[in-house]
Amino acid sequence: MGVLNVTPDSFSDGGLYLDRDAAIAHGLTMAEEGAALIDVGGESSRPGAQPVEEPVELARVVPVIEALAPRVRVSVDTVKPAVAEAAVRAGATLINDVSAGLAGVAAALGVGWVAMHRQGTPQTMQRAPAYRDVVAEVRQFLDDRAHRARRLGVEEGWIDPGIGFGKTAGHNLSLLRHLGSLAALGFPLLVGTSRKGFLGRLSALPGQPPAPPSDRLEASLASAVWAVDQGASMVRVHDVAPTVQALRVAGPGRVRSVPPEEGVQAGEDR
Ligand code: PMM
Repeated sequence: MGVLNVTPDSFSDGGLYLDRDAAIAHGLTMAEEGAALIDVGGESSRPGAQPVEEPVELARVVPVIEALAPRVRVSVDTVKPAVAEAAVRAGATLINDVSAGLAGVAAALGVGWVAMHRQGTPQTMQRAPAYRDVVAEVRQFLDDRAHRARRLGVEEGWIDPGIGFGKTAGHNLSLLRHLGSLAALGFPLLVGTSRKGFLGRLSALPGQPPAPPSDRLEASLASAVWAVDQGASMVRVHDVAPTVQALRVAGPGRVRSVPPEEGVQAGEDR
């Protein structure tokens, strides 16, 4: 899943794709690079982000979805029912719902739905995230939401632990260590770690400041490979081409034996 934020204020690509043509071009590039799905969002969910008025969000996402949907599968990253509806009319077939509250909307529209876990809202979520047992609580929440969605008639229901949404670095790592227990719930698992802050802190050498979002590619790749190895069916990423390469080498079942006719010839790279 390639990230396409049509926003001025997203944490790593804010402002880059607010222009409609730039957004469409970037979506098509990610599709060519191997993204199966382009996730179009018009409201940032970064910690402290301010909510966006519905007409503004609609004006950002609908034209971009209309342009991309004939060429590549599109999801809409929104928590607003009216935006989800307009996006589906424009061609989106998956609602990426960080509030996990739109199952009824997805069922009524006959499209897929992602239930993401979060604690609090973007305005409050990083103030003091606290859990008794983060893995058990997130697991229970996702299990409940996904089963409820199935009862409502959602045929394609995804679950996502919501890395960085009301979670400390320790919470994020606990969830990543236990992705297998989320995958075991029996719903396809989506994981989004790309360029997130805990990777900047984890990958910094002792005494060094955390890496900024633009320097988190290698850490993002390591976490994407890990997530897929532990059972994720999809990863939500900004850097599609490098992620596709990494997963072609290291994804489960994807380490290929080189066909004989492509074997290493004398003088070639090993
Ligand atoms: N992360 C962001 C936004 N939307 N949706 C899902 N399902 N999972 C995520 O982890 C997730 C998300 C973070 O913001 P970004 O668009 O700036 O990466």
